[in-house]
Amino acid sequence: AVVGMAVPHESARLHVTGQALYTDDIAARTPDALSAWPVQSPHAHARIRSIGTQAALIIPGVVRVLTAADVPGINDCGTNHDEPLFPAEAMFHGHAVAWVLGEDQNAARAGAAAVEVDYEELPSLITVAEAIEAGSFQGQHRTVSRGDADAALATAARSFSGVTEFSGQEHFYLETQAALATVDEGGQLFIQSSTQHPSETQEILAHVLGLASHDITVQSLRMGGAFGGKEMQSHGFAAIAAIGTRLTGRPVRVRLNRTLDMTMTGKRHGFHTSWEAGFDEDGMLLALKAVLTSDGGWCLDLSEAVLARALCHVDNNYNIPHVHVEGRVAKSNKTSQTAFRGFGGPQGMLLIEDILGRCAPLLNLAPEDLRRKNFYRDGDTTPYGMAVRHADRVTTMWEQCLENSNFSERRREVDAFNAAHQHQKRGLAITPVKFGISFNFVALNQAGALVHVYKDGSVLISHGGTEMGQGLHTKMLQVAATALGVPLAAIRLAPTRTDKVPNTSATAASSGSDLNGGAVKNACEQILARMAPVAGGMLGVSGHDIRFSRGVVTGLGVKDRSFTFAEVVMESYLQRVQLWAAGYYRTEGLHWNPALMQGAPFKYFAGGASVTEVEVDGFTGAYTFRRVDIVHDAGDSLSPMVDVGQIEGGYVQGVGWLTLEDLRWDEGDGPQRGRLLTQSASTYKLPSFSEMPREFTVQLMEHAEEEGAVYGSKAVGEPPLMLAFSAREALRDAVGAFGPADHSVILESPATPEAVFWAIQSALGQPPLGQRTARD
Ligand code: MTE
Ligand code: LUZ
Ligand code: MOS
Repeated sequence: AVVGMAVPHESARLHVTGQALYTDDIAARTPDALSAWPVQSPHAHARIRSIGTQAALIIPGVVRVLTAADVPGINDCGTNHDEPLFPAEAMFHGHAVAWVLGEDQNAARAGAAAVEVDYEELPSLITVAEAIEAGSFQGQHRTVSRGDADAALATAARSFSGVTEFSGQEHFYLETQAALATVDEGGQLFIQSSTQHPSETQEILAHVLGLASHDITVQSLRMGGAFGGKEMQSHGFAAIAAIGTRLTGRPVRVRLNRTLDMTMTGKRHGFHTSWEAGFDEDGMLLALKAVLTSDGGWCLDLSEAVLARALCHVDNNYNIPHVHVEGRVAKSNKTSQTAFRGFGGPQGMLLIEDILGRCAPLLNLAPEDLRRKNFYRDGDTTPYGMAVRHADRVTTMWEQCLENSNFSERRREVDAFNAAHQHQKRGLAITPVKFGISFNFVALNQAGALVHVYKDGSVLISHGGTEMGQGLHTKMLQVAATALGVPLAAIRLAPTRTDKVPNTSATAASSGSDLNGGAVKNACEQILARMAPVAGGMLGVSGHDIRFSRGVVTGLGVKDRSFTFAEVVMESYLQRVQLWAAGYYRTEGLHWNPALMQGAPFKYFAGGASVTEVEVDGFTGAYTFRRVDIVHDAGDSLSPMVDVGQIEGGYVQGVGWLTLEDLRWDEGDGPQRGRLLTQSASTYKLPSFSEMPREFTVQLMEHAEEEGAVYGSKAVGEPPLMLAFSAREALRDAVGAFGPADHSVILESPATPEAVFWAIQSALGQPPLGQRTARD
């Protein structure tokens, strides 16, 4: 079958030759297009008394200044009615309070600099600690609870408590936010946007413009990366382009440069957590009690759903009998934090992995033994009440990963190296991943597709999912080829558009191929069901005995004759058989009570195991990743090369979050308070070639068919990011080796070389040297 074949990404050639078009490439080819530039607030929080546009309008090339007065419909670009497109109060440093349209970007930019805004500064909350202190929260507080955590903690043989804080992450998709709006003679708007969520862009633009959804078509051709950062955050930029086009009649393009993007758009949520964990004498987890506070930034965006997923992943792969975990979203004067690969799952799991990593030495257990003995077993239930099916899968992958990595022998080598070296230490760790697949908002688990078979036998497919580099389109081509029994070359894929498939969900929650694959397959099966009787007539057998495979149509028991797919298509046309179909899919078996946080929100769990070895330099805290071994469950992979790419990329992106990427805001009381200090690649360190593991092996789990998902496959987009916990735990292991045996190592997140240096100092039992940084 074509599914399961290791084919290259459908756009790989275009990507590497520079021919692939992104939204702003199309904009650059659009004659007469105006460019937009924002007027950004220089304050973290300020009321806007007035906006003076005169000085801007006299600048050559400036066409118009957009303010709240120009919004024809509702001045809001979110889904919670807390996200004014043109705010009356600037809510964070860099917030766009007006936009300037110019003949080109330079004119618009000069115009934006000339707009005179009169601000009345207001007090601001920058850190999550400040927000907690001020009682500044937004959205619903949620709790996942099972058993009696207080009682279990009171009687536990060993209990520990702590505070774990960790920071967010900049998406740093290579293509920044971009949109292009045009309008036709009938007033129909056509928006091309770099978005994961064309349908929601369409709906929000309808509100902002005071139009109906059918007045607006949104296309997402491809994205140069999104990672959750274009699930919601793209809408406002599309809205600016759309308003500009409605007012001027000219195409309008919005394209952020890197600094605009970093200062204006939301990031992964950082969290503050406080926790208590109880164990029995053998290290079996008895209870976990915790409060998770995410830093939501200035408005809700997806923060409630992200928090819910965090709360449903504090268990990772561990059975915890008594649980009481509360979650709340802080409101602060920062960008509105949003979806980012894992969608809160990584944050929830970081908490339990941090707890286990800290407690293992105190329980006199090797971390891998503490982790392993607490794994879920078949028949166990998660704290939110969902049965853990196939619990043995993670265990199998864990054991496979120990074997592939030669773990026990390398443990001895690492110990020998550490005994022989005073100032360099190595660390080795293995961690598991279990990640729930499905949107945790049940209604979103549906998708549509449109499949056309033309008279010549060629096939055009459209589906509701968007392509962000993850290979969804490649997989959909493979699914259609398999379902129709034709070669890959017979299928072409049309750009994702809201006028082809309506009411789509975001391509998110890793469910793009499950949902859209189900819909594409359904459409193809409808078409074949109509063609089969025609072929049956041609071959003299019943339609039930017709087989479509590799472009050839055969009849069961008919040896001497067959037809090509195209021949049967033409005959079907002549017999007036409909050769196109709309496909639909919805995930069955989900139920979820969001208020009680109980139910079965996921169709299944994806997961894996990873081993990382690091070497740390004691003088500087600098480290290298020596070797990584991964075993991951992608079910019966639809596209193994694509999936291995997702696993490698996810791991490295996770390592970035946990080690190098260090978002900093100005937390002082000076005039720059609230300004993002890390607003370009020169100050925000991303993983690059030098951080790549020297050795890197990825194995897909064998015999991994997932019943009920498309062709036995599993979602793969987000879960591998969380394989990076083994990198963090390996750093903890190496730091521990600098100090006395069996002491607990507290590691900041991100574990930057600086943070590792200070952790080593504390392992050495010395008072910290010199002046510590503001962050400490
Ligand atoms: N891979 C690439 N190359 N670029 C991306 O933007 N986004 C990730 C993941 N892998 C992303 C990626 C995120 S956050 C999700 S939810 C999934 O892809 C979405 O696509 P899927 O549902 O088709 O897996
Ligand atoms: N839930 C989820 C969501 O699990 N993942 C998502 O990406 C998402 N997006 C919107 C709403 N709920
Ligand atoms: Mo991915 S964070 O669900 O877009």
